[in-house]
Amino acid sequence: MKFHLLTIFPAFFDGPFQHGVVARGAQFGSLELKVHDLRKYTHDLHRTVDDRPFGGGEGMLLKPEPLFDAVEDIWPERTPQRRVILLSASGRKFTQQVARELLQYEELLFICGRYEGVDERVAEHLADEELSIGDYVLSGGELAAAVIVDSVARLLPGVVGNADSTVNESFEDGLLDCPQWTRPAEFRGWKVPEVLLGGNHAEIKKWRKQAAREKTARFRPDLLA
Ligand code: 9D3
Repeated sequence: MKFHLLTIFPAFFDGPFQHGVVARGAQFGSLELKVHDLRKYTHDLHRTVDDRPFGGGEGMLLKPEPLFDAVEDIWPERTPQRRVILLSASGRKFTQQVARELLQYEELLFICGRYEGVDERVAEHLADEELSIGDYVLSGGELAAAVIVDSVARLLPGVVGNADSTVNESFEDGLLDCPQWTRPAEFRGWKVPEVLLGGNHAEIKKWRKQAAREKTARFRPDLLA
């Protein structure tokens, strides 16, 4: 899968994509990453990407022309295998289910907003959809894009070491992960549950399911409802 990121801060992605599953996926050819500098698609001396909102109001908006020019240069043809996603605080909420949905595309292009927003014509006529990563205010779309790339990348075949390690994850069976422990069996007086130290795998399986239910009821009752 190929991921394009369109941003006014291309260096932002140096960190997140040089580590972990995304870096490994790129190294082994399961995914490709291309970061595009929006300012490259400006035509004025000051490389202007933003302007004031019509009707007044706080702050600045990303102008439509550089965004349309960039997307049309990156993809001269739009096909059903290509999806343009505008990261926006008012988009549809990104979830694990949406991550799975995005796997169907060959290429994704993320438009990272900055300032107070983006000219609405970008949402209406350039992007295929708007996604938000949650109900909190970020200062731009870059972090959100990195979150989405990470979660989609680790679902690609060959990216996470074990081919089966993503089939039964938290959220997908509607429960949080069960609590887990490693050695030592007693640390500062806190003991690991006895059942996990024995080898009764049927008992362990039952115990884990119950522990996952209790943890979900306590921290995420919305997942059970
Ligand atoms: C809520 C107040 N507004 C700002 C005065 C709207 C607003 C504009 C731009 C709020 C956030 C942003 C920048 N955020 C994003 O571009 C963004 C985002 C987010 O803030 N939260 C969750 N997901 C995302 S995806 C992109």
